[in-house]
Amino acid sequence: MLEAALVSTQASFADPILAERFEEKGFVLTDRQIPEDILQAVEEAYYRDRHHYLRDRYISTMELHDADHRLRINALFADVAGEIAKSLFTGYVQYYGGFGIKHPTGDASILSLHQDLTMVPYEAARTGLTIWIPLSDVDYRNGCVQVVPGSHVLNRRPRAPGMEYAFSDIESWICDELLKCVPMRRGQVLVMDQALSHRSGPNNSDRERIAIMGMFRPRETPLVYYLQAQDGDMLDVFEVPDDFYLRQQLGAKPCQGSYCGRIPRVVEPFPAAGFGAGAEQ
Ligand SMILES: O=C(O)CCC(=O)C(=O)O
Repeated sequence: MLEAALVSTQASFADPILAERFEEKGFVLTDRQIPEDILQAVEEAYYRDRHHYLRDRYISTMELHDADHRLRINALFADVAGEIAKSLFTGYVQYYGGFGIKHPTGDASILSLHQDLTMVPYEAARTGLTIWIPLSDVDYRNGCVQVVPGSHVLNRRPRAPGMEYAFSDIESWICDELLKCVPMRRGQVLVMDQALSHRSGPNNSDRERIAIMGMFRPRETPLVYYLQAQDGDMLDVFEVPDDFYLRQQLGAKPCQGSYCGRIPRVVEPFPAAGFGAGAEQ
């Protein structure tokens, strides 16, 4: 049960065209649109609690200590995007909702290339999903998401807080050769496989770039939390409840959950050849 190496990128999209695109690329930019009155309510919620987000040039709700705020923004995301998520893919449960704030600080605001932490284990039959919704039109000038199409099939191995990006030795090559910007309209809905290599670019505009995002697990698969063990290249594995990522400080001992055992920390190398050909959006 603890061995993870399978590549299962299924996500049960209702629309077969979205399903096919998602399977191939590891992300899909949908035509779903959050209505303007709801976007305004989300902005108001952000500005009411903006003081939480002034610490770093890029900061997300998951990094904050205020549990009430985290729970509130999770509920807000469910109100904003729950119905759209249900209409896009079936049998998924939201376990996190939060803001991603990028202050107008140029290159200092870049969120560097990464795969999301592993919260849905890879031995599951269906993959973990992230939905990302910007509150302004976004492109290369103000911090849009940038993806490596097709990279969701690479390194589907457990990632714990503090582990460096699997392909950091060739990160600048990946950025030069494979990274694609995903320009989006305010309120448009992007869905990503949590194993997809992605980052978000610099915000060179004169205002903060606000996004709201949510994370989903297949309903049949409980969440996990991996923690780097102190003695060597091992990870401790915990099964955790659905509100875990609304309360936990990443990298700390788990505040809830049950211990499942210890596994070796494994990172698969970038393929020597054949990746990237035809990786156009
Ligand atoms: O909000 C952003 O700029 C990107 C968010 C992201 O990539 C993440 O949370 O993994």
